Amino acid sequence: MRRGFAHFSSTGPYSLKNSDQQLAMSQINVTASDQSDNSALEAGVHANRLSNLVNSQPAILDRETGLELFKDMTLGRRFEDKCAEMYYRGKMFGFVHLYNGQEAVSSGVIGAMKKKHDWFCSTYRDHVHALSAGVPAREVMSELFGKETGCSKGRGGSMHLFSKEHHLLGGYAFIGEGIPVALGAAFTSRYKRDALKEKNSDSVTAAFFGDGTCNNGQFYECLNMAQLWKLPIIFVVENNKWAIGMAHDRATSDPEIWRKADSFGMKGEEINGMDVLAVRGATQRALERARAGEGPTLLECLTYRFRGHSLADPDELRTEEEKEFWLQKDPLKKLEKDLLERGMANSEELRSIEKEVDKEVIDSVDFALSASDPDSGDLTKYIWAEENI
Ligand SMILES: Cc1ncc(C[n+]2csc(CCOP(=O)(O)OP(=O)(O)O)c2C)c(N)n1
Ligand SMILES: [Mg+2]
Repeated sequence: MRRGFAHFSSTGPYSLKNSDQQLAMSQINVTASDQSDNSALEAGVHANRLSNLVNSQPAILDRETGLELFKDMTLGRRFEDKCAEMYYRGKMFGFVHLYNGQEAVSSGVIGAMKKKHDWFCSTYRDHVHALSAGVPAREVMSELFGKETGCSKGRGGSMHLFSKEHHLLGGYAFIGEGIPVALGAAFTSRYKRDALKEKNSDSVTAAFFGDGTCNNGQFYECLNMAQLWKLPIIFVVENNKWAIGMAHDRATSDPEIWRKADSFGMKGEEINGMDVLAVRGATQRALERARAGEGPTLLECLTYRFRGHSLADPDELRTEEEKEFWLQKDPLKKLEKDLLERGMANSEELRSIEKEVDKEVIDSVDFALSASDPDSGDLTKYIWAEENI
């Protein structure tokens, strides 16, 4: 899968050098062909993994799918930009974690799945997953404003988006919380098919989570159980290198998360998470295996968040070289280039999609601003199951 230099994984707690420094020292072993991307060397370990990655079988692109993906990713990007604006204007409260830069993962995975049939579990970085799953922008924005029209009736806010209709089983503030929930959804699907003999029960669940979360126990427990029972689940790691201010390679024994699948006898893939077609291709393969009863897949998507951890993060830890490297890999620009080069769309069409998306985003804000707050008399509503919800 990879070419290049020695892989460093051991940065003990007493090491004076971090892995990026070790990487720079290791360049003495780099062959001429590895030096093609100097910006990756300067940008560190994570960037190097991406530039050394040989993509395996991206999805086949047709015009309709290409335009759908472009629209979904544009919606994700512009919706989040608007969130930042609204947050700084004091319209949203609490922590808000944006997804800019990671759009190819949401659109690539969810776009390959069957809407309202397959299931999803997200994290606190959940707005774009909800949009890709089809939750209307109005409902997502309303939730962020704490309004009754929000997808969680204004009770959840940014980190707790939920939609039964769109099979979104929640955003979760605690890291790793969504993984066992996703496992349960996958188990339900298998149980219905095998025990209850519902032949059409072939839904697959995608669990999204970050690199930092892979150091938590739920990750290992759920991988074990999923493989043991051959559950139809896709573990989607969005490896953006950082867990708040902790660099991934300093926090884990082997930064190559996809390899951890191997210890469970599970299929694992390392993917360019800045390329929606690469993500889509890998998801299609994982879906095929899951629906055929062959069990789970671990997808490690190498990606990057363009903003700080949350909108309250001054983002002072990451180097300019690193940020610049990843900005150059902007997944929206990559897809646009692919569409134009293959003659599947022209620039005017793409600009008109952007305008359409902008209208949708502005409409979502207007809608959310004019919506009602939850009634204080209803504070305990939706805590217990009620009829006709
Ligand atoms: C169980 C638990 N422990 C600690 C935290 C504090 N915390 C919030 S975000 C975060 C980092 C998670 O990083 P990662 O999984 O890489 O996700 P990313 O923010 O990069 O999307 C941590 C440790 C938490 N939310 N939940
Ligand atoms: Mg992370």
